Amino acid sequence: MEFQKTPGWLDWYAGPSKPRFKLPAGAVDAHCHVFGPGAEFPYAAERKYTPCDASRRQLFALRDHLGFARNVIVQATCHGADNRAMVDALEHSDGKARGIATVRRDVSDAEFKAMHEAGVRGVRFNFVKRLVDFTPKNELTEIAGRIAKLGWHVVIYFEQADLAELWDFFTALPTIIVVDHMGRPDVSKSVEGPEFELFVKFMGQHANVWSKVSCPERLSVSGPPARNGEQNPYRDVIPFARRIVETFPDRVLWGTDWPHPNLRDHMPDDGLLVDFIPHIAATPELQRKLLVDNPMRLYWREKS
Ligand code: 0GY
Repeated sequence: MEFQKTPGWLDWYAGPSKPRFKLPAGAVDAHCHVFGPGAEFPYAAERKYTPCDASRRQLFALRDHLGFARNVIVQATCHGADNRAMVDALEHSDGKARGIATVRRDVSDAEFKAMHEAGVRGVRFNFVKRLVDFTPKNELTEIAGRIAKLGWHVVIYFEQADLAELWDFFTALPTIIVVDHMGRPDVSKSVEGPEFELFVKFMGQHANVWSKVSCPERLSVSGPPARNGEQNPYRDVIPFARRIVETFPDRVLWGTDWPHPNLRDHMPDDGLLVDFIPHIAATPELQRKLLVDNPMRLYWREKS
């Protein structure tokens, strides 16, 4: 099947630099996606965008180029609840990838079992309205109850403005909860302002809540430096991510977000994204927790 990319879609950057920051041994890229290829794994009818293809082979080549040991592949909304591309990537990863699926309430126990065997360890509940249609909360609660028995967790993606309204639903979930991209803070506001304080309180009051301190390229208003620039990349995101890393060092994860869906202004150099890490996790100990210990505990429990 032939797919036309959404107009204005930016392809992922094919010539990433070698990071200057040397990742610790065993580092995990804990948020990335595969797209298709559409000819093999067609995009879902209900998708809100049509991406360029981004295959497992290309993802694994990036992993090796940047110096990561493992990936956590998150089901992207362009594939709806058809997890075949993600599961295929897990099955060809030589045990070096885990997955987060999207499921509907009619998913069978046998499907859960097969996904678990392939390496899936969680489901994603997405509340970003430009990406997905609304799913009733009672359906999500039902799914959460079922995956809790598998020892899986829930990944949640929402806009900062919606946290207050979703708070009670989130805090009633019976599993570990991993928040994508720090709940998408508005980094033009103060890191100590009421909006981000609410997110810090959310993590502070609930020991089962983790956060990905990912996506500076998505959150930044100041943007990246010139490709060879010395200035800190995405400097306006640093205080936000750093606060979360330093306050909750045992509940943070980091990921590239390759192939970077829905970016309109610029496509990041993934090498520069890796160079962002020491700005938000300043010591070797914080870096090891963020990149190795925490993701291994959550996704490769048997090895940690
Ligand atoms: C991200 C962010 C986005 C998209 C998706 O599954 C997706 O389509 O996650 C976004 O557009 O903000 O985490 O990759």
